[in-house]
Amino acid sequence: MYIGSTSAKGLHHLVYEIVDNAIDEALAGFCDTIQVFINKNNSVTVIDNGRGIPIGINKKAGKPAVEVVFTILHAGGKFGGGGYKVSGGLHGVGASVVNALSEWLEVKIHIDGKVYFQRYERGKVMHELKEIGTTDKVGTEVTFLPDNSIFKETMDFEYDVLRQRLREMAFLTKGIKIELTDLRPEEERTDKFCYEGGIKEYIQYLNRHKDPLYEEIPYCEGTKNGVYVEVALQHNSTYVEGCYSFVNNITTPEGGTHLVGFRNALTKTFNTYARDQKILKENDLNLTGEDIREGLMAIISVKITDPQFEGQTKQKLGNSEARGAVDSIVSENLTYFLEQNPQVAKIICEKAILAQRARDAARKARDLTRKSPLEGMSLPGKLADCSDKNPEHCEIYIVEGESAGGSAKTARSRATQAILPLRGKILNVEKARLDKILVNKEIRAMITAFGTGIADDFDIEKLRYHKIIIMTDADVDGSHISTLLLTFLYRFMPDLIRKGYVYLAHPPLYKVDKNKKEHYAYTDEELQMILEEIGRDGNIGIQRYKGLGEMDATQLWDTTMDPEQRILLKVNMDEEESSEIDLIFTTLMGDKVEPRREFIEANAKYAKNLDI
Ligand code: TSJ
Repeated sequence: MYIGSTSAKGLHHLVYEIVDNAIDEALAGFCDTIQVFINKNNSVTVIDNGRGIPIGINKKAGKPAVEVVFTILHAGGKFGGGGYKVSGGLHGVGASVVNALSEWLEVKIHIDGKVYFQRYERGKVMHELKEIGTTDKVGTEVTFLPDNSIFKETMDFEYDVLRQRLREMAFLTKGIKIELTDLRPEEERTDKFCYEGGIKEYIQYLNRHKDPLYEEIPYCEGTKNGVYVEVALQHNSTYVEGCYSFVNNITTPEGGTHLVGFRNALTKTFNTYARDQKILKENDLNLTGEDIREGLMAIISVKITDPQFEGQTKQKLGNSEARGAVDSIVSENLTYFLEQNPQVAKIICEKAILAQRARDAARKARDLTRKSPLEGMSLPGKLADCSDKNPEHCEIYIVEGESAGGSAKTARSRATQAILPLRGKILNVEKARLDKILVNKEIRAMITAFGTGIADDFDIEKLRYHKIIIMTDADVDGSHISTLLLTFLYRFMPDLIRKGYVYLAHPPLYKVDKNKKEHYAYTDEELQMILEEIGRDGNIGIQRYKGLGEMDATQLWDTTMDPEQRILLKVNMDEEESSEIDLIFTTLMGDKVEPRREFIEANAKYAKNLDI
């Protein structure tokens, strides 16, 4: 309950909780380095060079402040005063929770030349705070081993997961040094993050595999109504908006008042500028926010003492003072920036005007798909629809190629399974605007079959199937088509993925025949297991499937479509990592070859089949 979950995500959150406390010390101005170690026994150590958690007796509790921090819920940062306590948004309940969820936790405080030490087990104090030596350092050191009776799913910290988040924390707290070291492998691994430019460097990092439209990065910071605001932005040549907002270093995927303030300021400032400069003529319509945000990468980071989170998942900022603070700080600084950098201002306005025209064209194209099939518009001719009309029962298979589509139509269970064959490769939506996308035949067929409409018209209530299953060959081309389809869904119908309606079919790689019995293997390991089981001797036939077309209808049904036997992979997305997902799609689908090769090499186990 306190940490969000007891899965891998919750496990990693323990580390962020502890690091958050050290970041607070840095924000208060007393610490500049944080080290994180993953130890051999899977415990984690976090060390900072701050003032040290106070060891004096807390009057109310009658024990050392440090003991209060680790044993009383919500005590973090509320003592001592003077500290600028900003962490503790969604999960920021602090050190006592980590302590309670740890088999043991040890804290060492270096202060006034002495080292103080205390150990806890499952949250309970083992002994009084004691002096154990002398030191010439200052700071706090915390080591904990998560409780394996709570984190039953996994106790293994993933280096890459911690690295990703710690890098983000470093971007969001400019100037701080964060080091991560993995002491588990033979050869230890380490990464150091320090960004003097803060979120300005974050923007460069996020745009590093894209083509920025200009060099300068509009950046501003300031404090208003008790809200500290920091914003950086830069446009790239894509058509995708990437605005990432944070409150107290915690990502807010659902946005909130800070994002609203930013968008207002952006739209207002650019329209005012474009009018003043006569880039927009008298009879021209205003640019919309969407036009200006086409291809925009932006970070909106606010720090606020008492953040209120709203919405179903409590990830949306509610504080109304944040709206005004961001709006006025961004308006003022951006107006100045545009005056100082007229070439940049011109580039952005021109891009926005192109977006405005494309939007108009897209609206016209969309009118052609607008009527929902339920209202009588005809379904695509290639679609073999199912007879059941209850979306909850219905599935649609999007199948690569006419021939596999044919087998699937024969094999399917007519009542609940619809088949939509697609011909060849579909349009790469990373490289096109909505108006081009909407005239693409394959894409239109999908939109009409789904029934949902697209973009502004998208309405999930109208979805005709609660399972959208992508079925492609288990080869290079097949993977490419899956990626193109997923990119399209991710960019234009993300709610389908969010709601868990999108799946990948998982056809077998091998068929093994022995004594007239057929066995199917979905992985190489499984093939070996089957061969172990049935014996490698005798008359064995092994067929490696190169495509769905090599299976007849019965085989396709048995292995890939029968709800009782098939394997479906559900597609999901972690909203907290959306900047990373964006990067994956750009890297895989964009124009630059070099980063793509690196990415594929780095992720070979997932991407070995990708041909792009
Ligand atoms: F989470 C935690 F408690 F375990 C923890 C706290 C973990 C780590 C790695 C560092 C810290 C931490 C806390 N580092 N620095 C501080 N600072 C204070 O707690 C502190 C020190 C002095 C004063 C003061 O007003 O004099 C106030 C505070 C909050």
